Amino acid sequence: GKESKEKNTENNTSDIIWFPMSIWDLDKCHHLHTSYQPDMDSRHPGFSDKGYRARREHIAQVAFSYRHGDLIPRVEYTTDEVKTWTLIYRQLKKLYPTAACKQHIYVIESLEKEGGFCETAIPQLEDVSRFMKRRSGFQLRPCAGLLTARDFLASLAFRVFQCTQYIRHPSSPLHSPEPDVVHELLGHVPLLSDPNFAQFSQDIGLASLGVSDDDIVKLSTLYWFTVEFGLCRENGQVRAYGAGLLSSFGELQHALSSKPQIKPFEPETTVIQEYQDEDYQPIYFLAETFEDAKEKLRLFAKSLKRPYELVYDAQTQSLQILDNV
Ligand code: NLE
Ligand code: FE2
Repeated sequence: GKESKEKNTENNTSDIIWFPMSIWDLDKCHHLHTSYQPDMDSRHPGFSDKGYRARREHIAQVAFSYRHGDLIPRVEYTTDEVKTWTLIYRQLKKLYPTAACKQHIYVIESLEKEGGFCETAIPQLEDVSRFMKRRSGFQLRPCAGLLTARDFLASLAFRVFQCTQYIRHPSSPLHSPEPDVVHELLGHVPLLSDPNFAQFSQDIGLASLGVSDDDIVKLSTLYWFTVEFGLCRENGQVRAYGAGLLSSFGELQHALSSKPQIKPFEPETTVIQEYQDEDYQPIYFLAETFEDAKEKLRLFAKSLKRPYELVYDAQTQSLQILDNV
């Protein structure tokens, strides 16, 4: 971050915005959001459950002591945790054939063949991460909960997905307000294993590095309505590609019913749409194709102000700064 520091000062920005220059710097990008922590937020379904909170603490430690390059430690899930997984897996699998986009369906099949996915065990992040590396070059690193948007988006720039390892509270299996291992594995992993979608995700990450707080809000809104809750058209039908939909039996049905409002995906209007993260969304955005969404995003990212250009070098998994001035 040294070079970027100097450049930011020259450019008169009052605050110097640090960002990771290499995949190894992601060890510094683990700042947690306070909302939906089971011990801090009374809206959390596990708030008054001591056992659940202790379990979360325990699994959070894995994430806190993780360093880039380590193998992701395996978690031994309890019988009750596996029960929750099985219940959700079964239900969702019934919906996917008519609700999920074709890329998702295709990758879930491979994950069942060669990635250890099945209804009777919660897959281990290390195994899943290996699968993804082969497919799209994305990899997982464990995180302890909902991260700040800046840290979370920055990791995508290096094709790293920060991934929770705990499972949701058993009292609300069909919808969780925060990410959990079900959301990550059934929602995000399949699409991040698709090369086209992986590029789309990395582009959002690259666009976020070093930009203002206002632009971070815009990009996380964009992320929200695409990667998390996006719908796309497929042979004249509407299908889900957003991870928040593909991991929630309740919301997936809601999104494809006639209840919500559906708007066309256009970055300029999507980024200023307000949203909440407690309950089902009242509005979704429909993309024509990933290709189309990717192009639109690329143009939008160009419009965000930065006094330099960043180039990602896949060989070293690091960035180069080009002067633009
Ligand atoms: N609502 C999603 C689910 O139940 O899996 C999680 C959303 C995380 C942003
Ligand atoms: Fe997510």
